[in-house]
Amino acid sequence: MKRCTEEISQAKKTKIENGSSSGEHLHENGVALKVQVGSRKSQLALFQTNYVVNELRKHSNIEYGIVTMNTIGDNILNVALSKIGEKSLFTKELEVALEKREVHMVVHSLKDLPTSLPSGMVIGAICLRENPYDAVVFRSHAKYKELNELPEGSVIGTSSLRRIAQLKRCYPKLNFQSVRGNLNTRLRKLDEDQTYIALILAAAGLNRLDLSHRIAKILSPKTCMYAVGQGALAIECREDDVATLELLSKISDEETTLCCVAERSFMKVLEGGCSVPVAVHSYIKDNKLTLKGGVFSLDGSKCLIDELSTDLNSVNNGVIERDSKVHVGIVALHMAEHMLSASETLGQDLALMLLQKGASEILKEARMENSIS
Ligand code: DPM
Repeated sequence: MKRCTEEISQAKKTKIENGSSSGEHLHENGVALKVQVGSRKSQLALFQTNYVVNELRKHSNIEYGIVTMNTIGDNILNVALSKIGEKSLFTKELEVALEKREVHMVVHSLKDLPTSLPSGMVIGAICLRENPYDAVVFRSHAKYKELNELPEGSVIGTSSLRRIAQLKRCYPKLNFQSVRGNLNTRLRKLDEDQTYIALILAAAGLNRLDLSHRIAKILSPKTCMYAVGQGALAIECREDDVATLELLSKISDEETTLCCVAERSFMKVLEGGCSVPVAVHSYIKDNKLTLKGGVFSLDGSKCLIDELSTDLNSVNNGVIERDSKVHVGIVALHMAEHMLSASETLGQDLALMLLQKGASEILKEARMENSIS
């Protein structure tokens, strides 16, 4: 791992690596130690990490340092993500640094975090969700404003099986081709390569990098439901690091957390990942959490979509409170356990409903086709 920011002083480094008691970063002999935050090196990842650090600064006077590193996902650029077959593509190296106590926390896009985290790791906070939907971005100077204006055979760039499966249903005459690289690389390929007429990208990433002007259209969930956790930032830390968990609890967003617990629990039961087309849409209204979820065949010809709701107010809504305070990898120290349990149960129930209707056949077929195509 290569450090790109200021070196931690030797004394502090030893302290961190020795794994002295949790809470060590808050004060030592009256001197605040630095909290080290791990991040990928891409512009988007660094923006996200700086955002989280700024949010944390509003609640504490602790000093922060950012430690950047490359991940497998950053290094392998010529293969579609769904083909690489490694679950924690964008997270592994960062998690190793967490485990070695080189960093206290790591900032991720929640949708890049698998539903099962390495043992001893948890998500200590999920921040307020950005726009969770997908967006259409056309090649610069293209005359189009919507996908339905495109001529037959037009090429759309995306490596997401979820996006392709859903869009093929609505736009059977469009072609889809993989595009990789970080956001700016993709936009450059779009504008310069003459391969793609448009890309499908998460609105959240574009908004964060001040590229909202490139968004021609936001796709409604009727056309394209989003990926589990899309638009939300998650901060991972060690499960036994109570001081960091306390610190992180200050920047967690309750509604986003409940929605994402439900989405991730849905995904976990379906054993989804980026190698299968699974999509969701969730929202809270009048204390009722609704989760809509779908599974699709790769070509979109088969799909199962359903939705369920749960009353978050009711302590006694049939949901058994669990012993574990970890909900699909998420710890929310100051949130009501009955709400987190209700959200987790909602995701499981919706997944079981779809499995009863034949979701496993669709997913099995999609996994097989994806591995051989
Ligand atoms: C995952 C997917 C993609 C990313 C698959 C999916 C998109 C891959 C592609 C799991 N991670 O969405 O169905 O389009 O080729 C990723 C992006 C963000 C986080 C970029 C994007 C930014 C938005 C966010 C890549 N991970 O989706 O356009 O923080 O949610």
